[in-house]
Amino acid sequence: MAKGMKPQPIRTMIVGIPNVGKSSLINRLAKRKAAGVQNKPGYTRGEQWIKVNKDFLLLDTPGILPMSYENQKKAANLALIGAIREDILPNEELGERLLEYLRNQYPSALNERFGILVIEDRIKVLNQIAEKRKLVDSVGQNDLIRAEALLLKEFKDGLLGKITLEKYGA
Ligand SMILES: Nc1nc2c(ncn2[C@@H]2O[C@H](COP(=O)(O)OP(=O)(O)OP(=O)(O)O)[C@@H](O)[C@H]2O)c(=O)[nH]1
Ligand SMILES: [Mg+2]
Repeated sequence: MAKGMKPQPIRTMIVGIPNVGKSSLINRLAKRKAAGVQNKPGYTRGEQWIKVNKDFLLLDTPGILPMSYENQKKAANLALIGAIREDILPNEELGERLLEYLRNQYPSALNERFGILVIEDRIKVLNQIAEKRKLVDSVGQNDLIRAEALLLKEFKDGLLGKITLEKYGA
């Protein structure tokens, strides 16, 4: 190094889609709660340099997404994992897609939590979930709307197990 030049710390930017754990990773590396963390896409609103030590700084950044989606399926997958707000698509459609995928790729995914051995059509599955969790609406019927919201939430929270939406060849 040239004489008289002050060594500069390494500066590294952390980039990724929303809600994947960028801020959490930075906190872990910095060994303190320097960046805000929430299970909510778009929680980090602005850029922030965080000092890990005197030689190393990390830049926390807001999550980024492609300008547009190649197709509806990619957008739905991002909504299902919580990377984009799930209200971009109606729950009915997200539920239908999730169940179709589980039926083909993870047929026993609903067994442990809901006792569902065979994933049949969406309405049947929602009825089974409503019964299992005792979700009843104001007129005493199975509350399928809440059953669907619960299914989506438990999937997103990882409670149905380790499931990937991008299986090779699927
Ligand atoms: N299971 C699990 N959850 C994690 C992990 N890392 C982060 N999380 C959780 O994921 C959620 C999002 O974490 P953040 O660190 O806020 O994610 P982010 O990428 O900074 O999100 P944005 O700022 O919205 O782009 C939080 O509920 C974290 O607790 C991990 O390694 N495993
Ligand atoms: Mg963040």
